[in-house]
Amino acid sequence: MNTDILSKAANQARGLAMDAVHKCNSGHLGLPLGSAEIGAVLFGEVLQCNPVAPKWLNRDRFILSAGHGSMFIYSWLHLAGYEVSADDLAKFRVLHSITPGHPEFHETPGVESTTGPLGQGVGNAVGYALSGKMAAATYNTAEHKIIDNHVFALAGDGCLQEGVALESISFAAHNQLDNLILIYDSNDVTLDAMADITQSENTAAKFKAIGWDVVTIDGHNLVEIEKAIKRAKKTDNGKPKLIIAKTVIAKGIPEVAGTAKGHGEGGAKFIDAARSGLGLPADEHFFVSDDVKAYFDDLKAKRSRLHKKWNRLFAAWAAANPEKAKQLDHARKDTIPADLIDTIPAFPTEGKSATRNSGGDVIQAVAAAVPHFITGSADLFGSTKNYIKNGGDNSVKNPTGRNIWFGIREHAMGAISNGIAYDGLWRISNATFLVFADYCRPSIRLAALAKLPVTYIFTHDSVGVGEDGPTHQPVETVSGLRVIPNLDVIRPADAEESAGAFVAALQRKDGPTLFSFSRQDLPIMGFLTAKERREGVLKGAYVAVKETATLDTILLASGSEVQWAVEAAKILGAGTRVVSVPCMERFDRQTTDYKATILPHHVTKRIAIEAGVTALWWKYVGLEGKVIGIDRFGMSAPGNQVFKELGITTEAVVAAAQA
Ligand SMILES: Cc1ncc(C[n+]2csc(CCOP(=O)(O)OP(=O)(O)O)c2C)c(N)n1
Repeated sequence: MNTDILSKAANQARGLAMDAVHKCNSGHLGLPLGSAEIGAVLFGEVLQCNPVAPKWLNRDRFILSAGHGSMFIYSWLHLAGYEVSADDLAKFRVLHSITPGHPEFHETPGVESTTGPLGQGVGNAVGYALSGKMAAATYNTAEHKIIDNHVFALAGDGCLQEGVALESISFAAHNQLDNLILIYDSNDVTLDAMADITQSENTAAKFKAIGWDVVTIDGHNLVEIEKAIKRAKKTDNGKPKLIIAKTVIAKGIPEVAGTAKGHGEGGAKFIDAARSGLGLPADEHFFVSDDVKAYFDDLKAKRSRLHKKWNRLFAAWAAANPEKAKQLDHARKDTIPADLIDTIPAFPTEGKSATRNSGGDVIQAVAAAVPHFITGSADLFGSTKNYIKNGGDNSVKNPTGRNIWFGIREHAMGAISNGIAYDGLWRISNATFLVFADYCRPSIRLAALAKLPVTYIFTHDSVGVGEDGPTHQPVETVSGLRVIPNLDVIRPADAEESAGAFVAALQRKDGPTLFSFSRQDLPIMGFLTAKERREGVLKGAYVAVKETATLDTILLASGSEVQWAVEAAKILGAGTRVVSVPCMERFDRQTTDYKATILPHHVTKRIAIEAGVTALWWKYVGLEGKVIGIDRFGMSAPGNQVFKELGITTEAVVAAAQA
């Protein structure tokens, strides 16, 4: 390792961060300055990557979990030769730049995940590591090992204080993800204060007890950093690796270094002196010296050669294993059969079925049709019914298992699923009770923001849960999720709508889809064809019962309440239409014409019913309409009694229409 040039590069990376933060008058200097030597060893020596092919299958993944230190990754991507120019750095935090305030997936080549909400990146890294283990077990052969990369994450005190990180590190140890290397930027500072005001645990002992390998090093010593990383890379002992790097926050700006003032942009006012202290020219900003440039140019060429060598290995593997090669190609392209909607077997045309049970049938057909589709549950497979029957349990002994046991770690389940989705080799779904969606909500929000096609199979979706009572009865949850931009929430009314829900989710490539499945039985709507109901879901809303006289009343409902609207229509007479609304977001994306055919403007007598808060339904019923819902918490009693007690009934719909 060329320590002379790398320590020079570290100081120039410091300069890049200072210049960018100073120019836009905001951002964080603490981490980019404090972790500069870590960046130098990663991007200047040990990372297996190719800046001109940032999606190379066998690259090491690097996730900046401490996303506030975004200038760290932008500087190092720039220095390493990714498509992040000095001009891009100068546009840090500027509208439409590729260097947003916190790293965003899709925005910047080399950024592997959207981070900023602390702790999420640790979960994402665990997801990447699990995805890598599964991929290695699925695709490597004794002769050709095409996947042997590592996953790195850089996290600070803040990330490691968050519960999602703790859940994730337990999962990582239990699943023996020894391809994961977490570097802890341990600088004893958080935002408000020195870290000892809020933490006093022995992190090394904690991680060791959980099952990690731990080493503590001087985070400014290039040789120590390199040694720790190289050892971590070659130790395949079933343990994820924690490197505790003791660093000085904002190193390079003496006025604030080592203090909470160094965390943000506080040091920016001292940068002229700081830059000169680091040997950077006063008159040239975003400066990179010729020798540092030459070093990274050489390294880039070397990395390209390594990638080319791997390409030959990959070609030999593909020639020897055409079936595996085809599967990998489909997985990477996320190929979903165009006829998926027809390959899901039709359900009986009468009887009853809880949509969680129907979902449990549909998932078998989906898993058969889409080999890279996988699922998982937070210790609730028995209730959420999403177990892939011939998929096997994912475990250390069976890393190709398609059913992941997340444990009672909903938040980590969300963040790990995002990591798997970022990696793009598996189509991930996961499951818990709908009411616990709040435990995963920060990760769901990030999946939506990062356009990840994660599928959430959430069940027990209303007061219909019954005896477990208000703690387990979602009332605000469905609508609370509907307000997350780019998340599709589907609440099917019967078995065929559940089939449509899976098709909708699988077809979607640019965002997550969440199912709200019932615990209780719902009548099969055999008066409609399977095709009508499945395609109705894809449209978001459709006419379930068509009026037989002049239309005067529209009843809208979702999920378990569609049955009450259907019953009410029979009583209200020939001018009544029932619209099933399994997915508001899909419906809202339809053409104005389609929407007008479902909800003709001139019909203002509209009543919506849903066993949840009324808020969002007003947009469909208008101010002259009525919404029958539950704007309070539920109660512990058998589900049908709770529905009656809270007025979610056919009679309530009829009364509202006749009032
Ligand atoms: C979930 C979450 N809570 C709060 C914040 C606001 N925040 C950003 S950085 C930070 C302090 C983090 O401390 P540390 O990880 O030690 O970072 P360092 O001070 O070393 O840069 C806080 C509270 C956030 N980004 N995410």
